[in-house]
Amino acid sequence: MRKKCSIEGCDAPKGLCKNSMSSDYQECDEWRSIDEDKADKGKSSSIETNIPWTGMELTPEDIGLLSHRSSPIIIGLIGSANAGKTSYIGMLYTLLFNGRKFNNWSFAGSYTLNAWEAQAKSLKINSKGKVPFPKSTPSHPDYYSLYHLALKKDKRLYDILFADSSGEVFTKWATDTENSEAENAKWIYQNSDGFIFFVDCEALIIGRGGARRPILQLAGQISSNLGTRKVVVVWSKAEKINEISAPLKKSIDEGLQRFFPNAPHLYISNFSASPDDEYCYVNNLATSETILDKITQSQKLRLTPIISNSPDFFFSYGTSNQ
Ligand SMILES: Nc1nc2c(ncn2[C@@H]2O[C@H](COP(=O)(O)OP(=O)(O)OP(=O)(O)O)[C@@H](O)[C@H]2O)c(=O)[nH]1
Ligand SMILES: [Mg+2]
Repeated sequence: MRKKCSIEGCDAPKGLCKNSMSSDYQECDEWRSIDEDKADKGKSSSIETNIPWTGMELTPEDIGLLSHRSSPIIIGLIGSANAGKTSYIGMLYTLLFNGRKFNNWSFAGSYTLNAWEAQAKSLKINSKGKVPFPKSTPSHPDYYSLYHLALKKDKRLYDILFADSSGEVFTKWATDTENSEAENAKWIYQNSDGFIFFVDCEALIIGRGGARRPILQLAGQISSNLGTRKVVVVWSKAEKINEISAPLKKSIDEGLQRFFPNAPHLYISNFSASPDDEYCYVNNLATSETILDKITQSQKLRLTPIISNSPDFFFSYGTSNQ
């Protein structure tokens, strides 16, 4: 499912096939050869190592890898195109890899180390002296990027999946949740246990009032069938937050307050002004920790005693829908 054509300048599967200049990329010989190559690699690695994963992003079909030990917690990263979702993945891993820690959660492994590593690498200064940043996440409706972390808290092991996706797809989904070009957004919305909702400070500075509507439309759609699921709002690129016009900031705050009344707001950035920059070094970790705490606390609360007439104690406990 996750692959990209190897011809330079070809956008398949996200866009047109460069050979045929059409969307029929599956008919292209180059594309077929990637498929065959992938199948061959899969065969030889399974014979040699017997490991059923590659270290790259997982897709929904791979979730069986994890569900043998627990049902994973899925966190949906939601935001418009360019909001900084994939960079967040890169920064989270960079911080953990460099020895920064969550307060109450400890790292216990990952099935997708190569994928985390690739995004973290895109935040490092390259040989041209620039930070390349991640490529825009493909907007193909079949494209899934689930980043796995196994984390321990209070001696319990949790499998966590961060579901990244293209902001372009989520924007389509926000205007029509049944849009067939937004199947992955629909899946993420239906299956996530909680959401990190990105508000792009830079988009508000550049787009001014015009950037307000897409943010609130997306927030409105996320809130529509949220149920008891949790949301944390992050203001990304927050090193620029003071450049947002005050009335615009206030009106976004009020709009988000209406849709997500109990959501904490955090300010994050991938640029550090100092070695202890709070937006970068503290709040990026705090974002994940806050949503994880909220999800796991509410899961605990769900196991509540229900009044039953049954004399059998076993039937006195159940999972309520509260
Ligand atoms: N000023 C500033 N710019 C940032 C920061 N983080 C990321 N960017 C810029 O934002 C761009 C988009 O970041 P991505 O992480 O790719 O955004 P995304 O939400 O994954 O975008 P899509 O995949 O298209 O949905 C990057 O290419 C950077 O130029 C930040 O902390 N501050
Ligand atoms: Mg992205």
